[in-house]
Amino acid sequence: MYGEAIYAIAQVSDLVPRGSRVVIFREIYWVFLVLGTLVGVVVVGYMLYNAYRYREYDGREEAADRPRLGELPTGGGKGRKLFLSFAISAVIVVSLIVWTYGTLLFIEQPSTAAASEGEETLEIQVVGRQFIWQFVYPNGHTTTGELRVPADTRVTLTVTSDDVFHNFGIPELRAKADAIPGQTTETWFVAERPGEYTAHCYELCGTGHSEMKATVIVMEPDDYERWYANASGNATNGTGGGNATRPNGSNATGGSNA
Ligand SMILES: [Cu+2]
Repeated sequence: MYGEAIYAIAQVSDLVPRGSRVVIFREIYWVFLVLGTLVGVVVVGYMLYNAYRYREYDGREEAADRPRLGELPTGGGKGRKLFLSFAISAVIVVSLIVWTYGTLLFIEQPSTAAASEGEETLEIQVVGRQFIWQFVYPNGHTTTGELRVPADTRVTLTVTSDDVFHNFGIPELRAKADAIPGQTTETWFVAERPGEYTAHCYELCGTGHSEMKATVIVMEPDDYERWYANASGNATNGTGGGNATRPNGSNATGGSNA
């Protein structure tokens, strides 16, 4: 498809930034900031230069090439300057669109991106429910209000909801996904180093919305492996589906956080 073609070109050309979402979004931010500033400086600078050059002062002689109101500027002859500025703007805008699109496709296609990097991913299901977040690990282990992940590993989240619309987001890791009943939304992130973050709900979902948080604990991979190996204890009531009404005990993890 059209999008895939751009994605393929962007990949081959090696222009699309790789890495965690933090790295990618930072790169987009800087490219736009630097280019925007550059264009702004050129445009405003040229405007000020002309304002000064054609300023009103005593004893000024009328310059022959002074632009007049309602007249197309012809500096450089036959509107060449005008065409040049159109061409440069078009090249900048089209390049930005293609580059950003290629970059965002990498962000939006977690599985493609992972496969292209030949990476292993950790898949975790996230279930939103008024007003808690529940996490289901591949071995069925379930936690509430606490997500543990290894550092420097691609984590794929499959997000859904048991009741109303929610939205799961971890701002520091630039990950965010809708949690919609009956649907799943995929997102991914890579936490570069161990630390603690807070996940919030980003869709007004009721009176407890503002308190609908979860702690994201990024662990050293070895520590995580150890924790995970001991964490199959409460692989109780099935994986995911069907446990709609029962909030599953507020934190069934029961001190297994060695
Ligand atoms: Cu919510």
